[in-house]
Amino acid sequence: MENQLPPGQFETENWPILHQGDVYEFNEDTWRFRLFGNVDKEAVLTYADMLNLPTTISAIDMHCVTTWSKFGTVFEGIAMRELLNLVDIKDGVTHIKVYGYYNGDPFGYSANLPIEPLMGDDALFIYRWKDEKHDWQDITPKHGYPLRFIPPASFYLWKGTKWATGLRFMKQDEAGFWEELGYSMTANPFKEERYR
Ligand SMILES: Nc1nc2c(c(=O)[nH]1)N[C@H]1C(S)=C(S)[C@@H](COP(=O)(O)O)O[C@H]1N2
Ligand SMILES: [Mo]
Repeated sequence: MENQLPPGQFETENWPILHQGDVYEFNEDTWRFRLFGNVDKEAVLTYADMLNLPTTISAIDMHCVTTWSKFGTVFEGIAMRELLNLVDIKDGVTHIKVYGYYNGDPFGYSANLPIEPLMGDDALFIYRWKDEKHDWQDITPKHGYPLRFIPPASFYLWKGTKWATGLRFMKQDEAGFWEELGYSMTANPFKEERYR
């Protein structure tokens, strides 16, 4: 799937910035990540807990619904599957919502996704990336520092919640921030699923 340009997209070398609302300012004392919903017992992680999890480095293509695509950016972060290991997920869970900050509300932004395609190295909660000069950099606050989800290339990038704060496990699909406003639930760029 890597280095394929979906229909209606163009390739860009730089990494544009797009979001709604204020940029979250990281405060490690108050920052928490919550795993909740259909689980036997909720889990709450501090940033130190998060950084103690096994890390993954991988190159991921990003496809934004505003038509830019950026190929093969190398990221470092925590794979979705590592977080799923921390809770006992109830039978019948099919979807998750990835929550993040919106104007100071830690659960104000969200994006819904099916769980099944998120088990690989291309579904990452990132904090670092390799820039154009191949130097490792922390991601900037505008790209979602201290923790930002990057979805597999088979989903448009709005599914990539910045300033991520939690994961909710769901027994049915449920629209998130952009999906409520008319964007696609499934959001596959290769099928040009932009709106619903
Ligand atoms: N918390 C939060 N995450 C968000 C958004 C947002 O408004 N709030 N916008 C999404 C959209 S629409 C896009 S296209 C990508 C853009 O990511 P980038 O600015 O790092 O390229 O972030 C996504 N993640
Ligand atoms: Mo977007």
